[in-house]
Amino acid sequence: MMINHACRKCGFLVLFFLMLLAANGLAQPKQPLKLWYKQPSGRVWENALPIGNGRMGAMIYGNVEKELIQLNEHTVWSGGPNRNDNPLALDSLALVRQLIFDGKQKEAERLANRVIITKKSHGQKFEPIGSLQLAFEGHENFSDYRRELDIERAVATTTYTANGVTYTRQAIASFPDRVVVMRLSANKAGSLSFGATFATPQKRATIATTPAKELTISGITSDHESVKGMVQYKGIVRMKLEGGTLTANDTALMVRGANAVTIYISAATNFINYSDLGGDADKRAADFLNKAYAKSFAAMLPTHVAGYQKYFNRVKLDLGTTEAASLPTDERLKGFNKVADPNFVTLYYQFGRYLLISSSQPGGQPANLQGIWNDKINPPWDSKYTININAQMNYWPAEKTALPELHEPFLRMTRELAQTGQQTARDMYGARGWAAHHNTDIWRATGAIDGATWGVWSAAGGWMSQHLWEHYLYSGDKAFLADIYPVIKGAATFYVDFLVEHPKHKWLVINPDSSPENAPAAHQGSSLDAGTTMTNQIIFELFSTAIRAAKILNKDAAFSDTLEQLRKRLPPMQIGQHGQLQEWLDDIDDPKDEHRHISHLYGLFPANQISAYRTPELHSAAKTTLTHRGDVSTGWSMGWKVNWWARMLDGNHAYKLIQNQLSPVTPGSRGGGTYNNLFDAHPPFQIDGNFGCTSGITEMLMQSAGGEVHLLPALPDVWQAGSVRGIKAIGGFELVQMEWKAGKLVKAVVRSKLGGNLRLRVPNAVKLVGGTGLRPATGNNANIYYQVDATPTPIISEKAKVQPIALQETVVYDLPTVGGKTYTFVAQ
Ligand code: FUC
Repeated sequence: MMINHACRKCGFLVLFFLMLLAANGLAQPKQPLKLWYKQPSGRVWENALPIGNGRMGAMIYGNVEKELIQLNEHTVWSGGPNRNDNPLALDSLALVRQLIFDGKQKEAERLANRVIITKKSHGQKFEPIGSLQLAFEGHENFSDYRRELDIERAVATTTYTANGVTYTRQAIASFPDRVVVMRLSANKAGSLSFGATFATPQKRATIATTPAKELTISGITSDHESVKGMVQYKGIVRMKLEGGTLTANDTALMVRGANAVTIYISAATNFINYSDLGGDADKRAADFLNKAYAKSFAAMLPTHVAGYQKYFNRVKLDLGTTEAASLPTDERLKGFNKVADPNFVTLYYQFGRYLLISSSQPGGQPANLQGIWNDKINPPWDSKYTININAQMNYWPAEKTALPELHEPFLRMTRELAQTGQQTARDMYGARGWAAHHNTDIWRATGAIDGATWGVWSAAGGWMSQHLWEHYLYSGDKAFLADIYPVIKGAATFYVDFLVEHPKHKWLVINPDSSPENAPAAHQGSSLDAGTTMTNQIIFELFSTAIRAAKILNKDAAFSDTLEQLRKRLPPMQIGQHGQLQEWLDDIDDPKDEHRHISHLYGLFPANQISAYRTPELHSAAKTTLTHRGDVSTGWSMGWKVNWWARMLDGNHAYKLIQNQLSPVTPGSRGGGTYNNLFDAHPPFQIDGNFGCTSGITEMLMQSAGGEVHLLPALPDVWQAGSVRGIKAIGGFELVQMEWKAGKLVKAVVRSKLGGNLRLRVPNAVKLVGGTGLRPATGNNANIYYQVDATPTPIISEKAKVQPIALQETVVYDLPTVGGKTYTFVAQ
């Protein structure tokens, strides 16, 4: 009796313990980070799985009978070197400005459409090369099908059984070898027979085979909007057979009876840089191919995986795992808003990092609106760079998720725009420095495009320059700062010349200006205005950055003084009648406006001018604005909102946005969300939302832009326990490890690369293991990377009711650190 009773009790205890573990998400075995499916992609591109090495991108459909490997190369763009400034702008500038100051925004818009918006190219297109098609006869009936993308190794695998034979296809876009390779094998000798050819939407492509039995595609990209296509591209496919025979006709290769086949695909163009097309596409493609072909797939695989994991393995995230994690990815996506699946957030988070590693590599082109994956000859928005939010968003995860090298293509594009944008500043606005409008492309065009609603916005230079500064803040690399300082200075110089005095307020404002893509009804539905909040924030931030950079480099004292004087005359932020942060100088925001752009919250994120601790009134106004705009929106808008709610220190609301973003959508349907392959849906596919959400999840776990390192600033109730390793804070701090339980910090290990004061804000009291020196924080943070300029006092409408937001208790410490040392904190 006694024994039975004891056993029952112990059974209950075990059950209780298991439930506890399950609640903490720790009961399930660790799930590999894989996207996987029980069915082929069919014809749906948004089902296919992306691989890439920053030079080549490929979408693997995993179709059994007709496999498709859709191919991109990062420099295959329509057109050639060109400019699109409108020289009429300068003569009409005074008139446009006068109309705006007179409140005749619509008239100004009509004029701007004639004199500011380009008469030339509205930007060129990122074009696909085409698809390699593999046709397998007799494979219409198959079983045991599975396709997957292993994002821990960057390998896409398809397996199935047909006619009693199990077939395996593995594909990689090799990082060191710069080629796409697929290895096909079967568990029975002599079973591989298929034909291979290219299909392409390119109009001037030649598909051919060579005497060496290679399949090639070559041509010249499209003419577009009066710009002649000048990019010559070449793609080469060469196969290595184990057994069997290879034959070729004019446009196809045929494999018969092979045991295994390795398909090597290389691609290259004549593109050297935005003004030089002097490369040799044929030679480059052949060189990459020949080097790779000398190696077996087995030899290439480990170096590929190592090249990938060098980046990927730097960050680990564990939010717990439940049973849902064992389902196929499309089923997990469907169920995400219904069942607890915290591991799905980890998968999506790491997929964002996977996509950045795969689409952005040093020396390559930056990730565009679709990263490096596009199958359309006329892609949405040309698959180019929208630089009033989207391209910047692509790079939000770069520094904080420990991928700083991958920021390089975007930083280089900024430097290049600082070259091409000088003529734009001079010819269009009579200003020094450099200017870029809301879009650019591989030719680094900086004119105003699309129409005044979108194109009349010249704050891209300021925003993009901040990325250069951010790279410095994270790395402390002073030589880099000295190198890029002229770019920051040039952007600031443009605004020095372009600011004008507002006749009523006497503030210095940009005119013409707009708050990206929004158009207030109170201004005749026109976007044009002077001194919009976002632009004021960007210039405030840029001037502050330029002043600080000049001081660090010990130069340009007079220029800094000018910037300081001008900065004082910028409009402060304003809290309007509804308690909202005003988007425009006039208090005209419509609380029912749900526009996807909430540009005036730039000051909250990515900038740090609005903060819970430093500017509580503005923080409250930002919340009102966020609430007015609502949650559900386009993909990237929801991605931005995750970051904003993290900065609101509201983890549950940030999580709600993750749920909104992880809503399943199918191609052609309306509403933002996520496709089966976890690509973000604007819709259509736009990669920014993937990157924005990855940044936002990091911001929920650690923030460092506000003058301190804040751990667990926005933890949602559903992530009560978890751990993260390897994310980065500015000033060279690495969060080597952090564990939390029941919403409280259990342990944090911080490595200091550069030394300096570590100001640490945590949700509960901690102690330093094996050391002294941890003290309650006092005064300003002395760390040079954590200096934050005071936000000018806002103007608050008499009608506004500004409710201070109740904040959770936190504890703030200072700890002097030494470069190279690691510090461990545990809960008290
Ligand atoms: C801007 C956004 C759109 C879209 C496009 C690429 O124009 O307003 O939503 O993201 O860029």
